[in-house]
Amino acid sequence: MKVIREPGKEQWEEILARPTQRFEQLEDTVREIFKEVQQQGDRAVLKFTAKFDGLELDHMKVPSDVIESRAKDVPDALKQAIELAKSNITKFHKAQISERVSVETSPGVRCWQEKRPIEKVGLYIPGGSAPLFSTVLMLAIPARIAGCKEIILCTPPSRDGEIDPAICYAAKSCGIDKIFKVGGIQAIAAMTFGTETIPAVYKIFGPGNQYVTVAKQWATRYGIAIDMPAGPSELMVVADESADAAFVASDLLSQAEHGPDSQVILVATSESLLSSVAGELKEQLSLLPRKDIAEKAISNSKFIYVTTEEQVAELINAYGPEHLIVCMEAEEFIVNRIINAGSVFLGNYTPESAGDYASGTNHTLPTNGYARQYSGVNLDSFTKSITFQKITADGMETIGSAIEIMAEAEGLQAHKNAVTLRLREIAKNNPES
Ligand code: HSO
Ligand code: ZN
Repeated sequence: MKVIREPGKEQWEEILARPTQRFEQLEDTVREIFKEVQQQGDRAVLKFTAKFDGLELDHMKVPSDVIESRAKDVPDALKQAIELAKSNITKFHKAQISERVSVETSPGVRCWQEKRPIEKVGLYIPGGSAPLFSTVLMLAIPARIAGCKEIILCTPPSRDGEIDPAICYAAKSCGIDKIFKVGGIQAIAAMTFGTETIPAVYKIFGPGNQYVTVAKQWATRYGIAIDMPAGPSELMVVADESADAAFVASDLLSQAEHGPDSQVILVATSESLLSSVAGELKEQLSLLPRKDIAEKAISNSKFIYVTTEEQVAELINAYGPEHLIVCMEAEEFIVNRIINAGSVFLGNYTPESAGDYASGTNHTLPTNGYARQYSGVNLDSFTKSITFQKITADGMETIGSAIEIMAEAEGLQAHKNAVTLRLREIAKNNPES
């Protein structure tokens, strides 16, 4: 890891820069696969599964009895843990249900806004070195609460052509029964166009590797919405003397073990904390089963020493971390100044792992600085807001002439007429007014 002491502001951009992701070379592959899936449906999807996953499948839909029997293989302790996580995630996302907003903007003019579910959503759950069944909970639970009618799940099969039992358990527990054994670009293309087996959806959610990331962005060309553009996972920890060095190191490593490209940054106002964290990091790293992965991420990590809390707050907002842990006496000062962050964890006893699994917040969050303009997945990610209005004759009389004048000024006579005809009719019915 690199230690940087009291960097001048002119250095910040360089210090906080994420490695640039170059996707152009993947676009040709994505374009080709999308084209074939659009034209040939299942046949193309199965062909790409054979090519990229080395599996000759004859069908993709996982039958419900298979989901059920695989789910049974999950040990009881894990089932109970999943149920606890599910209960907390459900509570937090149910609490996000909002009342309809209704206002009488002028007498006789009532406007209101109501949420409606996105009818068809696709959840992508990556396979790879660690199938993250926790992501099933993070996506399926809010989708169900929002009332999405069709929820499908695509995930790449493991080498034996099966789906991870815990993914089956989590999906089943959340009432998801449409699981398809398909991953990568072909899965995103299938959910974009629909195939004989896989239904097309309106919005695609979920993390993935660089191929999936480019494919999700490609899907937007066809009018499909996506949760957010993704990049490698990140954690910034800001800490002072009050932070526990062993805890801080464990948090940095928890993020680092996700992948060699994970981003890990420690900002500290204490030199002694920095050196204790460095020591702890070494010790804990050597014991990790995924130490090779974590070591690579840690070797790109940055330790930054600054002297003031103002600088800490500014560094947070300049970086816009996906995850932010604050272990500082001046917690409130920092919290009040946070503008750019995906999800924030406060105090020594709030590890990022809590939000990754079981506290209730969502772990699908904006990376790569997108915390500046994107929210993490939440209940509203699965809904749309529709506005309604109802205007009475009195209301039309109140705002009608303003509409006429504005329409006239924009040169839109038909717009004006739509009001004039009504005003005339109202005047005819109330000759005395
Ligand atoms: N930290 C990951 C989510 C995750 N961690 C799943 C463990 N399992 C991205 O927020
Ligand atoms: Zn994680």
